[in-house]
Amino acid sequence: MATSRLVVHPSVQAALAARKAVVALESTIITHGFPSPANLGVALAAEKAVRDAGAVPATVALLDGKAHVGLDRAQIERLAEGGPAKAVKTSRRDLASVLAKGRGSVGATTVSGTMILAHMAGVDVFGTGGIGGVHRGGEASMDVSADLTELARTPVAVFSAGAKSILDIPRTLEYLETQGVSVHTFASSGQFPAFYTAYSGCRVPQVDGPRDAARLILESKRLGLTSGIVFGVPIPNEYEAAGQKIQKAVEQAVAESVEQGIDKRGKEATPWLLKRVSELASESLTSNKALMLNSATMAARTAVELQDLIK
Ligand code: PSU
Ligand code: MN
Repeated sequence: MATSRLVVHPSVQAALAARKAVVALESTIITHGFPSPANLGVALAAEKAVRDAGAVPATVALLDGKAHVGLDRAQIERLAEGGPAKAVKTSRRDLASVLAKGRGSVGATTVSGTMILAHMAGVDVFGTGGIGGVHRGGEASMDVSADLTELARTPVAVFSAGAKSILDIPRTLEYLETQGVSVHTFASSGQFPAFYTAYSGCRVPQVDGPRDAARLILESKRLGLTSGIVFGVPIPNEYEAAGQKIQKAVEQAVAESVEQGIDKRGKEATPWLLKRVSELASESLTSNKALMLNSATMAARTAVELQDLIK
């Protein structure tokens, strides 16, 4: 598989060969997470944030029957323009079926799909906006994101602004603990961030900065642990006021999803909730972009420190 279906972009290959820092970026955030045309700007800005911090970006997606780690601009534009109509939201279970469709097919990888392909290519660090989790009511619906089981089995460090409060954050952290996933936060409050706000009320161990995070990744590698690591990177403080308002929109969106039975529609649930929140609170787009770039930057800074430690 790794040779015939995996296409590692020349810029990523060169960086890996030279032991330079590489950061994976997902593509579901482009097709399903942000509306067009804002999504193209976010995707390009995330790559730039990674470059500005001294690392090489590798956006991951499935195109025409190949799994790409690292895309060029035209490929990112294709994802952004096609949006959810053209792209299949691709977690672990969907990888083979999307590849089997061959020419013309587009798969936008979630956190789980991105982790798998990043790891195959030899990329250890991944930055994104938010990870999936245990949905509210998940104890009955069993809607638990495949991101969480992937974190248990694939050794990639995932940087995000936490889990969105459309999810059940305490149960998400419990599940990660059961699965043996190490979870840390960059927040000085010691709380795991809750996406639009830095405060979830849930405490996890803290890291003091990218060097500290890199040491932790290295120890996990040295032990040969096959599980991933989660790093919460809180949204910058200037977005906290907007976060409080968006929180109200989140509550309303969750209530509507239950009324309309969206919560029982599997993989549609997360994109529906994200879209509804952005309709109810237009600020959410600006916050979402800011937290995404912030996580990508911290991932890149940590990837640079990690290469420095390995040298
Ligand atoms: N959270 C966001 N934006 C997103 C996602 C999560 O704020 O776009 C996407 C990510 O790709 C994540 C996926 O991996 O949703 C989780 O979906 P599900 O809950 O269906 O597992
Ligand atoms: Mn789900």
